[in-house]
Amino acid sequence: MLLARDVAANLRRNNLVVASNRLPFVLTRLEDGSYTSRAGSGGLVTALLPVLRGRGGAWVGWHGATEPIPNLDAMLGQAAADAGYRLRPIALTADEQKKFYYGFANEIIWPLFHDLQSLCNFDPSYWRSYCEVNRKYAAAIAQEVQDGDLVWVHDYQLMSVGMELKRLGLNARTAFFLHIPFPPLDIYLKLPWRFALLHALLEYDVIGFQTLRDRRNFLQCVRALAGVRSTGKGQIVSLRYQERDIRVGSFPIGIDYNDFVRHAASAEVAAKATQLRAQLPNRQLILGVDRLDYTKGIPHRLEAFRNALVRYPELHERVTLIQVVVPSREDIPQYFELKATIEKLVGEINGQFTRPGGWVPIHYVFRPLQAADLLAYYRAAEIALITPLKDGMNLVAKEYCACSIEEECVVIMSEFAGAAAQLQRGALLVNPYDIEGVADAVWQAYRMAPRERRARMRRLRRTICEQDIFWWADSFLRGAIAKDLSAFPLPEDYSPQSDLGPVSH
Ligand code: ADQ
Repeated sequence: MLLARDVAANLRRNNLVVASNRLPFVLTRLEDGSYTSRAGSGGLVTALLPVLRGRGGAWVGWHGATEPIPNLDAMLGQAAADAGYRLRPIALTADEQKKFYYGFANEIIWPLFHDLQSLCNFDPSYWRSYCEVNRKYAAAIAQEVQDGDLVWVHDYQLMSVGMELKRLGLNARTAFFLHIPFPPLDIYLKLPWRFALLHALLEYDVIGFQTLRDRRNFLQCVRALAGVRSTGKGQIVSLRYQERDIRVGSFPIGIDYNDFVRHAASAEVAAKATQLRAQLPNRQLILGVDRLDYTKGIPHRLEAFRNALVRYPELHERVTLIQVVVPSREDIPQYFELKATIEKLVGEINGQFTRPGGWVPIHYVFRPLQAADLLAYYRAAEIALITPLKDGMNLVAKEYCACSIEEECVVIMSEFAGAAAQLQRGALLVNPYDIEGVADAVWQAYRMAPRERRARMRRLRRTICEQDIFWWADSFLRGAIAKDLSAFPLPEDYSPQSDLGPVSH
């Protein structure tokens, strides 16, 4: 297997230029009006660092502010020198942020691609702004690219960038990876700009999805709207479109497994986990960790937990649900309403079951956490309850398994998360809409014998370790540049059923 540095060597003569909505830097405004920057964390940055570092690569993205930043050039110059690759910031106006980012990306594509079309706000001004801002990104990328380079664009905010690069006459190979799901044909068809967006996507040379399910949905849309069928049978198939060959593949994203294991085993995290256990003794801890988002299925999960407490009274005082919610997109009304719904439900359920002076069934945390605190929750909890209504992948599930060093833990996992395809042989799969089914899974997890827990968790951890974030970046980049696609067979356990995702009974 090639490692990121080997792929870097393969690409040696050609640059890699990465584009994502945000630069991998977080800018913070100080009291005197100036800004400081620090490197962003997260899987994408970690995975691409070895490929970009020291070989003249570049990253293009929004710097995160809507007002002019006085010391931007100096700050990014220093940050780029430290990082080992160039940084090209994009400036967005407040209007662009409203219409492109909150509007088209997060009020149209985000709900639609998660099968929640009734939550979409199809405002035509959002589409115009999306096209303009994608053009802006393309112009900035063009400044960084030379003939023969590879441009790797990330996620649903930048789906038209490939087309804009072609319009600029750029002679570079362009690749795109979608981090969120791609919806089935009948849902995609609701998009008023369905032809324009699909044709824009087809201007990329390589298009990557998280799962076979997403790839299948995309290929069905291409067949219905562009009349093109794919050829090939492996992990990467081909489309012949307007006299060009386009590669379409599935590449499930992973985490930096070894880094999570190391950090979870540190004295700091171990001490915090022990303290947490001491504060909540003689019970199993059930953990939910999500960004505040209606796709994560938090109200359904709380109802399922309530149902479990009603139908399985033995769970009283024997379990505590810790639900961590990270604030996100609160400027969008639906997110604000979701927060109120969650808090009402937590209040109701605690009101229904709390034993005065004793057991409180749900501990609710609404704030971002320091890494050590998040990992302490992962390490301390016996059961992870991860039930998104739909999710591109879901990295929380993988992070939880990596941090479950003792391995006596259980993952309850929505079959509609991309991660279910890889984790189905170790996790308890559930339909998140099936309140009683999820409640039964909680009961099953609670009673699962240590031996079975260990066997399942070992299987999960092996998969997550083997298919980590470096494996993901390597397989995508190799797939983008390889001459021979037969080197990319489908996974060994593939069956046509896998295209649809695993289904629980
Ligand atoms: P997200 O929707 O953000 O990502 P997810 O994959 O679960 O969802 O990642 C969430 C990240 O936030 C995790 O890395 C987690 O560690 C972090 N996090 C969670 N709680 C936190 C807290 N309290 N404080 C700080 N950090 C916290 C999108 C898609 C997913 C896809 C990813 C990657 O929606 O489906 O898995 O991109 O491709």
